[in-house]
Amino acid sequence: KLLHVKSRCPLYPGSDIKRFPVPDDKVDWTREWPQYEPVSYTAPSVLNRPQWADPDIGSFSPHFNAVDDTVDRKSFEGNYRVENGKPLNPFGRTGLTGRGLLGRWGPNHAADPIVTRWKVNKSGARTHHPVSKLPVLQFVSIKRNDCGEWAIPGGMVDPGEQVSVTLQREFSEEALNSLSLPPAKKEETFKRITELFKSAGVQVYKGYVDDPRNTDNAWMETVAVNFHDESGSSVSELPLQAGDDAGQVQWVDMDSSLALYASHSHFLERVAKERKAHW
Ligand code: RP5
Ligand code: MG
Ligand code: MG
Repeated sequence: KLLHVKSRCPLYPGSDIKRFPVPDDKVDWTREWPQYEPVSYTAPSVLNRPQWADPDIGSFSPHFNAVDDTVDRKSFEGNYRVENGKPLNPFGRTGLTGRGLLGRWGPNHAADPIVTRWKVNKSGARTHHPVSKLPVLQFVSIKRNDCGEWAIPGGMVDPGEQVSVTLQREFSEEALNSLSLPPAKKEETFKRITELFKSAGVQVYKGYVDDPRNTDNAWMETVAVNFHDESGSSVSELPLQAGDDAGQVQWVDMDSSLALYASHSHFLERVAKERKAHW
C-alpha cells in the first residue's frame, strides 16, 4: 500500500495550522501510538455550511460505506472504519482530525480528465525523447489557484452526477473556461469537446489520492481517465483558456520529473505506460 506523504504535509493548505508530525512507521493505524495528538481543524469555509459540505458530526450521522441519499460515501479502497461516529482514513494517520478544507466526512469523490496528444515537430512528425527513444506525450495541465501547483484539471463529482459528466464538465470549466464563454462559443466548444469525451476513454486509476487536504477523517478519491487525441485534430485545435479554479492552462510534455499536485504524476505514469510513451 502507498505510504501517503502529501497527506502529512507539515502546514495544512490555506491555513497556518501545523499537523502533528507522523513518521513513516506510525502512519498505519494498527501501529499503537498513545502519544498521537492530532490537531483538530475544519476550515471556516466548510463550517459555513455551503451546499457541498456536510454538517458537523454529533447531530449528523450519515450512512458511511454506503450511497447515502445521493452522496456516495463508499470508498474505492473497501470498507473504512468508523470510530466515535467519524470515518478513519484508509491510508492511515495524517496528524490532523476534522475535515480541513474537505466538505465530506470520509471519501470526497473527484474525477480527473487526462487529455493527451503526441508531441510533434514543425513538420508534424512525432518527437522522440533523446534518452528513452520513446514518443513524447503532452497533456492539458492547469495551474491551481489555491496552491500554484500544476495539476490535471479535475474536480469534485456532484451528488448523483455520473463520473463521465464530471470529467467533461471539469475539463470544460478549468481548461476551456466554459463558464465564462459567450453563448455562441459555449455551444461550439460543447460540441467539440463532446466529440472527444464521448469515447469511453481509458481509465488509468481509481482510488485514494495523496492530496494535501486529506485528514484522518476526510480524504480525496478519484477516477482518472485518459482521453487521447491520436491525430492531434480534435482538442488540439480548441483554444485553451483557464477558468474557474485554474489560473493558467497549457499543454505540458509528460515526463517523470514533473512535480505535480497530489499524486497526479502517478496517474500520468499509467497513461505513459499504457500508450508506450516516454516517461
Ligand atoms: C485531487 O483534487 C483530485 O485528483 C482532483 O484533481 C482534485 C479535485 O479537487 P478540486 O480541484 O475540486 O479542488 O485530489
Ligand atoms: Mg473545478
Ligand atoms: Mg479542480
